[in-house]
Amino acid sequence: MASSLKNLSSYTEKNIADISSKKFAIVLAEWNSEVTESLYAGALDTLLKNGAKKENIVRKTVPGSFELSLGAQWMAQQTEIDAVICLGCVIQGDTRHFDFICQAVASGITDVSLKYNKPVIFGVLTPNTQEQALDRAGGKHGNKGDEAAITAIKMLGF
Ligand code: DLZ
Repeated sequence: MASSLKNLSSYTEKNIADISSKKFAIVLAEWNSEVTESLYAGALDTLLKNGAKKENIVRKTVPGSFELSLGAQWMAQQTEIDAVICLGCVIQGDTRHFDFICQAVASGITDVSLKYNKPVIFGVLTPNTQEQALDRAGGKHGNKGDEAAITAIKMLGF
């Protein structure tokens, strides 16, 4: 199927853990907030639909995607948190800033996950345009926030 027609966030029910007692932190960037708030809405809705309790989900914001790694670390180091979901949107600009932010946040989130031995999910969009971002934040390609939440749940059922 051509990706222009595909919902990129579809998932099956396999490996869906019982998350009724699991605690989640969702850390989202304020940059491109129209996009990141939609990602957040998708992630929250997906966690709740799959059995998470509202009181077990903490929301935290950071200024930009570059700060997601530290925000994730502050959450992951709390022993009661089972999984952290990071949500951001870095839109390609005319300079190399994009590359530095994407590289830093991808490796920063990986490091936090390995250091604290818990799922820290990379829900960061890296589109060329805002339109492409909105297509993946509740638009025609689904919602990467849903996908990030499902990834966290699947990792908890590993
Ligand atoms: C500076 C910057 C730029 C140019 N673009 C984005 C972006 O598209 N998405 C995003 O989440 N953040 C952006 N930022 C902010 C950086 O992530 C970071 O907050 C600043 O460089 C300060 O560390």
